[in-house]
Amino acid sequence: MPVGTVGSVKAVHVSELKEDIGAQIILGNTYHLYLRPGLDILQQAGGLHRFNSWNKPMLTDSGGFQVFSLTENRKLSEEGAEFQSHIDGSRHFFTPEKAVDIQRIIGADIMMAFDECTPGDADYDYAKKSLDLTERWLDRCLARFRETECPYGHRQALFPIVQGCVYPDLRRRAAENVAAKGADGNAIGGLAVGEPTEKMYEMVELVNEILPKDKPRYLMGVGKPENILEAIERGVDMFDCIMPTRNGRNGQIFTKQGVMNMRNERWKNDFSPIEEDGASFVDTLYSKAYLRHLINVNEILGLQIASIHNLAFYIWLVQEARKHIIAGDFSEWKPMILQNVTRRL
Ligand code: PRF
Repeated sequence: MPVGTVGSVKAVHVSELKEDIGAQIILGNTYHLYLRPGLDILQQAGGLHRFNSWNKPMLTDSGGFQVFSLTENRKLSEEGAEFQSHIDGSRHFFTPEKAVDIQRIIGADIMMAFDECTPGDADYDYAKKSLDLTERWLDRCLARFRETECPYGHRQALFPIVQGCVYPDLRRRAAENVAAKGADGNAIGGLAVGEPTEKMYEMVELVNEILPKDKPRYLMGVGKPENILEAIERGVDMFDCIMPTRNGRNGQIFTKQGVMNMRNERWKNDFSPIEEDGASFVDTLYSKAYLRHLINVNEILGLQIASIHNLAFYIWLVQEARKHIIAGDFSEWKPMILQNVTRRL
């Protein structure tokens, strides 16, 4: 899922997302959309789909993660999370019920449960208490979910989130609890938050042995191409990550041959296409030297090209993965493609 934090995938039109990139679903953030444009405007617009003209599936993250990672002044209690806006310092209070209410108003097709994303280096005691809280919050989210409906008349799903840090028994318990809810899909949170990468893979593998295989399994906020392929091999179906767009805006370009840093001198007079057999129209329309120049002088077009290119690459990568799963040769394909896409050019 391309990330569209405030209701737009930065620098990319919805027509490009759909037709050039082939995105099927995008992600928005409850925290950001609640602060700006605010619920009043979203309601008047008839929901985010009508506001931003994205007429395909949309998922919203619940706000918990952003509250914890973006705002300095935040206070956690049984009831919910109090925080100060990163924009004007105003005080707000999110509860599991409010997170559902807000996501109803945004109108996303998939809403996320309100959780505490346990830091990757939390000790066992903290991780356990944090998971206890996330589980109580999940039940409150589900209760609110059941007693409300989408104000715009379409169906909305609610995905629970497995936490439990890097502790196998906590992860197992969390996955069993989540699986028992029978939701339309399930997420794995609290990973890629500072724990060793091997631990992340271990936890994904363990959790996915428990989560139902016939429902989408979503690994939140991951990741690099190699992380995505390793997680797919362990059963993950959905991802979101800011890397293709944010890193792209900083000049990092992912290709089938490897990763390029466009700020590097090396591309200054390389007039070959961005990517000879790339996945989007920008790849052969523009040269490396031109993209380097645009990014160097901070031109808006540079951000657009980089974002379209990287998103198209990520979507291509997961489409290929799907093809090879269906063909039954994923495990032979993976090491080959990994060697290529992780190369530094
Ligand atoms: N919880 C929520 N959103 C998230 C995460 C989480 O744990 C992560 C962790 N990688 C990213 N986004 N609600």
